[in-house]
Amino acid sequence: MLSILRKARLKDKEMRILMLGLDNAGKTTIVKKIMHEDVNTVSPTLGFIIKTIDFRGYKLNIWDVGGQKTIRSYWRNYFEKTDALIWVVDATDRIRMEDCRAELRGLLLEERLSGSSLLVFVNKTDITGCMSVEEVTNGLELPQIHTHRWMVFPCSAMTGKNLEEGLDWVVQDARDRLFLY
Ligand code: G3D
Ligand code: MG
Repeated sequence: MLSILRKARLKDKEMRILMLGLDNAGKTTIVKKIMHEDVNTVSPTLGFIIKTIDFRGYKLNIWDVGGQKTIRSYWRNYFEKTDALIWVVDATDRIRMEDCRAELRGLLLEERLSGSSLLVFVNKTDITGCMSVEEVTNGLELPQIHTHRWMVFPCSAMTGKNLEEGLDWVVQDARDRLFLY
């Protein structure tokens, strides 16, 4: 049933994208940059923000959900009919890498997220000394994920590096899936 709904929406050229990750990873800043808004005025997200952007002929409904530990248990309220999950990682936050891995692993077990593509944004790569894509790939144990199609991109919400490339992958992957089933 879910997959039928997904297909119907994809044919309408509409996609639902969930933007998740630990707090302070840069989710809200990424959304602002994509929307060409001022990235110097972000404040922590309490609850969620939905932004709709037109991208490559698709209407992307991006759900930016707060990531503080106390509200992570509410994430599950947003899973319905999700086409893609964008998992944002703060490349400077080595200390919380294990926390980050465990939260992602837990999400991927959610039945309602099965069938969604997973894009990992390794954010804040404009900061020198940050983790490399390889470090984050290993830290999150991405190669062990076989339940979701995944891709990882280094990016920067500040400079905008690779944000469009990442969205391109999400849209293309969802489109491929439409023709697969
Ligand atoms: P969140 O929505 O995931 O919780 P925010 O994260 O978008 O609120 O960003 C948290 C902090 O990280 C913000 O700084 C923001 O400016 C910074 N940040 C986000 N993305 C980048 C990036 O790509 N590069 C750099 N250098 N900083 C980034 P403050 O100081 O407001 O807490
Ligand atoms: Mg936020």
